[in-house]
Amino acid sequence: MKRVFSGVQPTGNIHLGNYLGALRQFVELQEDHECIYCIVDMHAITVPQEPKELKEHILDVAALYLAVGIDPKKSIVFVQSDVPGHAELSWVLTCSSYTGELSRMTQFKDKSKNKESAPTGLFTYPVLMAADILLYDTDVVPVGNDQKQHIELCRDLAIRVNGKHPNTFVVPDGRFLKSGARIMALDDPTKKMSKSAENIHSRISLLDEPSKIKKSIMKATTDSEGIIRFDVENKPGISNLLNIYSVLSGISIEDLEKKYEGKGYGDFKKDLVEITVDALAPIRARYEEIRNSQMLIDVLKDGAKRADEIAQKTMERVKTNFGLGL
Ligand code: AQP
Repeated sequence: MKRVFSGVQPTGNIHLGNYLGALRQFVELQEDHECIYCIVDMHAITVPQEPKELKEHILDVAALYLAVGIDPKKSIVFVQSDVPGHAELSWVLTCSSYTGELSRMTQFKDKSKNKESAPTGLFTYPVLMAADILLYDTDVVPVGNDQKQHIELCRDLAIRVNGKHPNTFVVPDGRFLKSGARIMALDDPTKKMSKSAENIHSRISLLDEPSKIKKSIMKATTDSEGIIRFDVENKPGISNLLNIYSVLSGISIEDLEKKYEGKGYGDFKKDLVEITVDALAPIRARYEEIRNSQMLIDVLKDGAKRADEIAQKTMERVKTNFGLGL
């Protein structure tokens, strides 16, 4: 069985972009892969976090993992900082990476824009992400399109290290979906939907109340043409909404264009509200059952133990190949 690894940052509640781009794949893959899903809290502290809030968000994301359908009997679910191998391997990989390649990462450029100086962790974030993946001899990494560049860097690092120290790492492949792989912000469809964006109406979180979902969708930026047509370049707003509608309903974009021929954005948005509310209601209900349960803590503790066993084996191999330790 091929091994799958992926993670989500506990930087806020999971939104539709995270769900449609990444988590949907997590659930699907666990049927015929050995899956390891992590809550990457060490990535979250690359920007300032309130400790109490971070703790809560870790449990929120863990509960949402289970609520969307990740089954702890099939998949390992754990918190990144509970397995020391992530930090250890990250340092080893930092020593094999170059400042030039890290400066080209668009996420770093975006997050450090207009700042005279940025946290070093933000700069080395992709190296930690490579460590997360390589620590588990991962074959497949299901992620959204925004992570393509980081996956490429991870592959480059694995190939580079293997060139010098043969058979150290498995070289992983990214897995990107055709539709839903990049959900854009509702208030600015040229930017990706993001947990940490200031405007709460830029995103739909999986735990949003129906009234909030309605408000965010009805306010979503479109254009003045008033025709429901998929054209990302000239009509990014309505194209993004069509994409969300299509993925949630299973109706193709062409069929949606036909269905809404002659109708206005208002009608289209009203239907999208209904579809989104219906899709998220069962997830919210399951989340409420799980969030404060002892079962959730037990799953994370057991997951960390199982993940650590795999991680320790990889670290032994890495240390031997690099000549580290006694
Ligand atoms: N807008 C998106 N469309 C499709 N997929 C997305 N992902 C994120 N945004 C979109 C995918 O979700 C997974 C988890 O992302 P993450 O939490 O690790 O980090 P991120 O990509 O930085 O997500 P956010 O929501 O934008 O968080 P903040 O605001 O904290 O930086 C990844 O697989 C990602 O591709």
